[in-house]
Amino acid sequence: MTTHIPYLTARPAWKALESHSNAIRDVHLRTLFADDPKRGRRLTAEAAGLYLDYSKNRVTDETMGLLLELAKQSGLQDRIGAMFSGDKINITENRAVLHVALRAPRQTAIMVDGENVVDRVHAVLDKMADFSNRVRSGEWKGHTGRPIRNVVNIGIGGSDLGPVMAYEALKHYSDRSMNFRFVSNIDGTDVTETLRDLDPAETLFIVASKTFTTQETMTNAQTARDWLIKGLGGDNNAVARHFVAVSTNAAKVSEFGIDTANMFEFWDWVGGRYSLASAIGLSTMVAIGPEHFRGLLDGMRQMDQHFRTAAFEHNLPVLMGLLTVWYTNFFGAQTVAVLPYEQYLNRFPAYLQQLTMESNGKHVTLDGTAVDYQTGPVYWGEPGTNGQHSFYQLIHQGTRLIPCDFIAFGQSLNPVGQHHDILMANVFAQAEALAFGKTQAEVRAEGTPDWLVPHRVFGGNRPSTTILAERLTPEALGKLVALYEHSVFTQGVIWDIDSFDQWGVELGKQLANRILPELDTKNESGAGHDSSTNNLIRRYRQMKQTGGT
Ligand code: G6Q
Repeated sequence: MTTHIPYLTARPAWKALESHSNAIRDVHLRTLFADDPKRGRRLTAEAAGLYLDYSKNRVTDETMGLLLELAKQSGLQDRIGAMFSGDKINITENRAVLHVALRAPRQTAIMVDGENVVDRVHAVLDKMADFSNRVRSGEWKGHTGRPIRNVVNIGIGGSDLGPVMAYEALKHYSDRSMNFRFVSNIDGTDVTETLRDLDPAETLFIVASKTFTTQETMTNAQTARDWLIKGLGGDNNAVARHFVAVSTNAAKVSEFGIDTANMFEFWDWVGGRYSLASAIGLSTMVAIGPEHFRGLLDGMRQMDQHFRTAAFEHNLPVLMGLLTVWYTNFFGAQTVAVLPYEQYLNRFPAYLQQLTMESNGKHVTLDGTAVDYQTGPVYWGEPGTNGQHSFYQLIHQGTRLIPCDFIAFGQSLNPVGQHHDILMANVFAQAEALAFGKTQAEVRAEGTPDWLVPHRVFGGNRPSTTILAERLTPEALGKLVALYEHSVFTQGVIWDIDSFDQWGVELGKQLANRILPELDTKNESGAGHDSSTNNLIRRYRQMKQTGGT
């Protein structure tokens, strides 16, 4: 049963938001706070141990009411239900979208094509746990009988960014007697620098690739394999003890020479950028151990449950998704800055870039109509306080509106001296400065000469959301990841786009495959491109020859 949902700009709530946005555009956050002394406690929501303060956004109760109405008129509740029940909502690839099944409890049933996928999920999780324990305890031996001390994940995109981000985020919980490294880029420097000081006898490679055909990953895996065999005296049998695979493609895994007994399976209903909770998380599990990995899944599950069941007005991912729609479509905002005040989250913005931009960087609706409204904004960011000494200037005094997400924790995992209080003072101060700014009168009152006053004025009225959690545990990370996943989903439903395909990455891959043989100087130089591309290829061929390659 599908109810007809009008085109976005024809939905009554959209039209109401248009006129409302004109009315609110010039209202300052100073006024909103002055008019409602309880605003800072009222416009907040809390779930699963995450506290969301959205009071410093340019919204009133009316705005929130209309945005929530827009969510309803966009059929969000039905679409959430469709995702959780395994409907094939990734329509351009005819696939279910079931990352939520990866963290479903053992006893649950989620059916895809007549099969309960939760059973399979737990079978793989158990196999991963067994393997991780064997590697961590030293029971799993390398070819020469030595235990594994280095784990290298080879993957790219969704098969890399989640694992790197989670490893960095959860380093505090990891086995410090082992090294964890990640190779992704096709640039030979990546694999070379990663392997240069490692001993092959103690190194395990996890080749993480859903398709097991990705050019970068397969090339890097081949190079790693050559390095290993060479380092272990030329014995091909060494591969079995030093390579495992994470993939959906058993045939390609065994073609590469990896025993499928050492393959950890996942499924086509897990999108790359949503795959951290699947076997793609194997490197994370080896690093932090199965118990902590289950903590990560548990955190995700709590947020899944909240997203699925909480009323929209208290629903964290829904609120965050709607705020992004608000600024993107009614304030012309082009970006969202994600600013974690937690050093361990240093790769979180990079991870979110893929999650958000590959999901919602779309130009047509589900039925193929070109949109005439903006979709996914650019996400970017750096951990605090570093950004304060660089790009924050533009956020405070530049000409663009940049909504910010601040993420911070009540307790530090490394409580040294006054560091954590100073860190937290800064995150609170930034949100306050952005919202309230500093008026001309305030600048003058400080004795600033007239000519300097305009330079020192902060207009304020710059929106931000603050997310607070108690402590960066595996569970808390899981909640944060699922919070953003579902915020992205909410945005995609409003914009009526397929958040789960990524056709935009295909054209470049095809053209690279066409150009590759043309770079080989033994072949005729291709001349079938535009004059710029032809010329660049010609120059490169000349450079190669002068370099003697
Ligand atoms: C993510 C994308 C993409 C994918 C990589 C790696 O959603 O699908 O980033 O993860 O292209 O693909 P493989 O895992 O198949 O190597």
